[in-house]
Amino acid sequence: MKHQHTPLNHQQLCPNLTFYDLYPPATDMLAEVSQSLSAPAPSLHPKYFYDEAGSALFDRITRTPEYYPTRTETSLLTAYAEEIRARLNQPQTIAEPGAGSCEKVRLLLDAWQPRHYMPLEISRECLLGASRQLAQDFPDVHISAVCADYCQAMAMPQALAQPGRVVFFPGSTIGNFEPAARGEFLKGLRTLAGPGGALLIGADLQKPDTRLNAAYNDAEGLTAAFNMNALHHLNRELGCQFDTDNMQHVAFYNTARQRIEMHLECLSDQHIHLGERTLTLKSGTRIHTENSYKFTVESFSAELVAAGFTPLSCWTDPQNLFSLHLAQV
Ligand code: AVJ
Repeated sequence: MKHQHTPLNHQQLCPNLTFYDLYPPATDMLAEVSQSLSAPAPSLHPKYFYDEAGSALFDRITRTPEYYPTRTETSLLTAYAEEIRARLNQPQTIAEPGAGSCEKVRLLLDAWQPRHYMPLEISRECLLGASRQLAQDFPDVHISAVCADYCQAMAMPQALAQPGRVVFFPGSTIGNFEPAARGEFLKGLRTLAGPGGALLIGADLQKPDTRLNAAYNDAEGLTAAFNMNALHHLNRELGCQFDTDNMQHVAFYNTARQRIEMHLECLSDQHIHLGERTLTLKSGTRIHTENSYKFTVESFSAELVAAGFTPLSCWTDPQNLFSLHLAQV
């Protein structure tokens, strides 16, 4: 039979799994990294943490005694899953942008038994693996896996246009967005939820510096290794030749800006290879690798309102470490 050249953009992989490929455009990593490292204030996008080693390190960070967000959010989801389900009148579709390994949603799939789950993930490999496993473990849930950049996801395939989705955005990933971009992103989530839909989102809370600083400087050094891994990633993918023995993890809470900042500081001059050219980063230079904004219940609710949501409820733990917000479109 003749080979077909028309792109196959959706595929039935198992009885309860459909895979939609929106072909997220490949980014020019060399161009992107060259530009951000050459800027007056050198930086790297936090996405560069997450190669295979980085994702494994993040997973270990979530189990350190210092890093409270993940376990606190999980305890909130466990405690309030039923209540949330009742508030939403038995939601039938969950959409999750940046679903990754689809681990957290299992709790909701167990508790809510919805008909549909729609993970959106840019990494095709990651999405395929996770959604296949999930389809086996939840035979009664139809999974529409969408390979897309979640900023692209608003142009959803027509076949997926069931309104009234519950968008699930856990982990305080929202804290990685700059205040200006955050509003636009929340509006995008509102579009994804659609008329009659809702948003269930985790937001880390402001608290005394000591607690925050400890969470990003764990005693085992896993956060330091996670931060440094961005450079190992660039060395491997682009041949940058960072001398990581002479780079140092720096993380601190910037109280005025209500954010954790992570940097990698050069302890010697670094001569970085970027394609054909070499860039020198002087000893003492800091590469800014991440911001993780912290909120109050009131400040985050106000942002939800500004993005066009109606807050329904917010749950926090007894120590006020983390918040889980439910809002309606
Ligand atoms: C995945 C963005 C929520 O900001 O706490 C953990 C990433 N960075 N330790 C966070 C992270 C350093 C994490 N988020």
